[in-house]
Amino acid sequence: MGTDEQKMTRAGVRWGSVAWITVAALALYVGFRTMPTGTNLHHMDFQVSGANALEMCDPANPQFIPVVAVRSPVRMELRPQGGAEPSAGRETRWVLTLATSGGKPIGPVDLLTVHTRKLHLMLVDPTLRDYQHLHPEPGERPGEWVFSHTPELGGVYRVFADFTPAATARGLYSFAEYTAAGEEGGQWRAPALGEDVERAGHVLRLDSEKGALKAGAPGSLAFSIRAKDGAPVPMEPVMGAYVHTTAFDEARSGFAHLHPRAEEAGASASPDFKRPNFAFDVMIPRAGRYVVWAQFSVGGREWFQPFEVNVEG
Ligand SMILES: [Cu+2]
Repeated sequence: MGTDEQKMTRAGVRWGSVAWITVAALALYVGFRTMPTGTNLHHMDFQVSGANALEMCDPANPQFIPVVAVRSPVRMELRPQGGAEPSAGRETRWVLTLATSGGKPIGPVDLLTVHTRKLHLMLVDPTLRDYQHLHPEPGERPGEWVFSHTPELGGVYRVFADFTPAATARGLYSFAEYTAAGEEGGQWRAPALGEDVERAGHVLRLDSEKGALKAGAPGSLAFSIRAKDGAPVPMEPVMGAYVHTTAFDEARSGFAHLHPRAEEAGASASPDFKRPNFAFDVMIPRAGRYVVWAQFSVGGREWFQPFEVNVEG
């Protein structure tokens, strides 16, 4: 072998090593980038231009969130699986896609776990009579989430999403709609404030602690439950709280999600199981009729109970 050839071979080996190191480094880089260690989305991905941007909710001062009126920095779309035609009383499997306005998919790593879940859906029919709270699971493709929903009634269901991007650590909302075939809910009234609601051996009640609720003024609601035979009520937390309440206005322009005062402050204290009572701070900016749905768990079963709340002008 001549010296020139040897030189060339050595150079070839050197260049080969460099190439291998580069490839290995690249592979490591790509590997780390695609590992589920963190979000690739940034604060900027969730910015909305214009005056109509969503004001983030202040947890110390719970308010109604006008999800429909404001522009969300997130695009949310619904697609029935297998081209199913949703109808009342029938389960439909849905693929929900979440993406930034720039088209970047929003998956599990991009969201923080809040109230034990990454993505909360609140689905409600036009009459506010069928309310369901669901938690989609990550789907096949990035940004896809799947869930099943059985609408009890017909009509245009509004699907509100509640989630918190890791990039901003602030609650964000979006909504979509779909039509379920079948008869609509029609006129109805939920039990009023201060009215005893008997259900499965229990008495449920929602009271206003400081008289009638007034638009734009801080108020407080109290939810109580007791067993008719006086036995302790075996409540368990649901999504990290003993009671969740969600208030909808008649136009379904948005919702207010409230949690009991003590739990909001971070206390995980159990209620008095003999007569559980939970106080909620509430501030609703506009007068009108609202339906407040209480969600809680008794003896391993989840209960949903609506109440009628009128906010005075
Ligand atoms: Cu939830």
